Amino acid sequence: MLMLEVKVPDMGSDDAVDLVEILVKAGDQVEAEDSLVVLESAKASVEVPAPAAGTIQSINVKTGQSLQEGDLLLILDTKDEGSSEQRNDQSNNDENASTPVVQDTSEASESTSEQDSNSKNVRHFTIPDIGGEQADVIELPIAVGDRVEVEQTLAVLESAKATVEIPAAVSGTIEAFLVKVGQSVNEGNQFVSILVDTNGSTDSKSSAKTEKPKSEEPANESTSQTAGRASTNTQNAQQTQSEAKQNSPAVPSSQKSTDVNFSASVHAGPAVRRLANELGVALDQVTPSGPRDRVLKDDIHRFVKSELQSQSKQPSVVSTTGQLPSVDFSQWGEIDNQPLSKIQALSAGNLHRAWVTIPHVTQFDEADITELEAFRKQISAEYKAKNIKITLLAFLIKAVCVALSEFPRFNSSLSADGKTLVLKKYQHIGFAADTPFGLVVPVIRDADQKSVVEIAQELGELSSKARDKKLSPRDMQGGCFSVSSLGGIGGTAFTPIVNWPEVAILGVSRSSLQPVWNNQSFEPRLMLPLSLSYDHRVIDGADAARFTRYLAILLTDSRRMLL
Ligand code: CAO
Repeated sequence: MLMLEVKVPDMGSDDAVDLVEILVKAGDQVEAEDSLVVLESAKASVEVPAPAAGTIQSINVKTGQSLQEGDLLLILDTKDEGSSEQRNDQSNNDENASTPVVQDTSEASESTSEQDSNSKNVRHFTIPDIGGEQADVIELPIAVGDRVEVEQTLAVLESAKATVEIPAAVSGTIEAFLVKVGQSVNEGNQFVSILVDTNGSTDSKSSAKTEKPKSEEPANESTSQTAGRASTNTQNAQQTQSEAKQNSPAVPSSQKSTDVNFSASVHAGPAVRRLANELGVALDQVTPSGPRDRVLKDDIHRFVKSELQSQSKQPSVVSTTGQLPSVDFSQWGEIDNQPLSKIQALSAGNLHRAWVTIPHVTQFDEADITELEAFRKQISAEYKAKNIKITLLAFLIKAVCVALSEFPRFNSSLSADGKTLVLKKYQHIGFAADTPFGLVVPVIRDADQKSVVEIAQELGELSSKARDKKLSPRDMQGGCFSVSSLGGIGGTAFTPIVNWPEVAILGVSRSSLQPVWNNQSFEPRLMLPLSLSYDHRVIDGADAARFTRYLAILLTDSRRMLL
């Protein structure tokens, strides 16, 4: 057993730092590198990680406390043998026992000397030491062309452990940003060019010196090294600079990342931002409770809880997830619980998804199939000998193919983002088949390339396979349009549900003899009810009416299918 003291690390300044959040409690098990507390100085927030795996023995500080480098934060009881290497490291470094990542809050280092600056006195600045880690640019709060004062934040960077604001070392006007929001940067990368004020501009370095006596030495060393490198490679530096200008257009501050938590106007540490991102919480919606209006993890949890509560208070008559309250029906009489078959359960999910996501409209029409039915009966007798049943459905599918060629939009799918229509050059037609195990939709591939007889034959084969539970997944995939026929059963009309990702489905009800006026007299005609449901995002009502009418005309005079 070895007790490790975890202390406040060097925060790059002699100034006191605030303990804004304690992420663990006594007795917690932690892994090496787990964040323990969040410290915040005027310019940086730092998560102090565990130097080794172990158990939190005691916490020696309180949230809100003001601390100095070396102050004891907590004691970690490390039992894990695997961490012995780290323990040795720690004991060799007793001054900074368990010293975590240190974030230097240096101002932007200047990468070119004054002599390199052009006549407009433009200076280029690089990313300062940010604890040797790569960081992401999460905010560029000033726009190109805007004035900037010394110490004003030029960029906000976020590494795995810290959020760091890079302040301006000079006052002037932003000439260009050489990085974009979201870009990863390292120490020494040029990131901004500033047109320095000629009259009465505050010199960055003197200002910085008075601000940060302790970190001045290393910061200046690093700056002068950077400047030295830049001046020996003046030409290269200038060339890189101009290339960078061309390749990396300046990013105005108004250009925000799509990440919900890139807002630097919100004060929050990396762990809090990570948590907010995981939960999809926009930080600027959260009421902060930490010092200096800092958002804490508890604030996020409170926000999520209150959002959930307010949602649950809203009427939930229709649940988009299909979750409705369970009801105990046995309280009113005897019941029998029958689990849904796999097919039924699968269909239920698919039908529900289509029902709630697709704006459905159903167009009704009637087709006069008097002649078609007479013809079908005539040839049915011929094909009966060949054991092929020429069904009305086969003619319907053939007619649908001809109509799809005339109205290609009905043979399409909407892309997931709803911005693109995928038009298909093939015609695979599905048909709803009622089986003892539930509804399935086998697909006749390239139905447009097949004759009515071939379609009829395939319909018979697929229907038998469906009833015998022998359909393969491929037999039911890739459909472009579906036909659901209830004609063999009865009914006058119904509203079928679009078989997503298709955009339309034809429902067919039972044909019946009806008196139809032929301008001179009523004539008995065999009328077939058609019900076309369609996705109104893709298909307009007028086109649906045209499609259905066209279909009816094809069925009334089937010779037209040959044209
Ligand atoms: N009008 C009048 N009679 C019809 C008809 C119609 N529209 N469609 C079929 N019939 C008659 C046929 O003439 C046949 O009669 P005979 O046996 O006297 O010849 C009888 O009904 C059975 O028809 P069929 O054998 O030709 O079968 P089908 O091609 O109509 O249907 C199939 C095959 C697989 C589609 C069907 O068995 C089925 O499962 N239908 C149900 C589909 C379903 O459940 N849809 C709802 C899904 S939810 O949208």
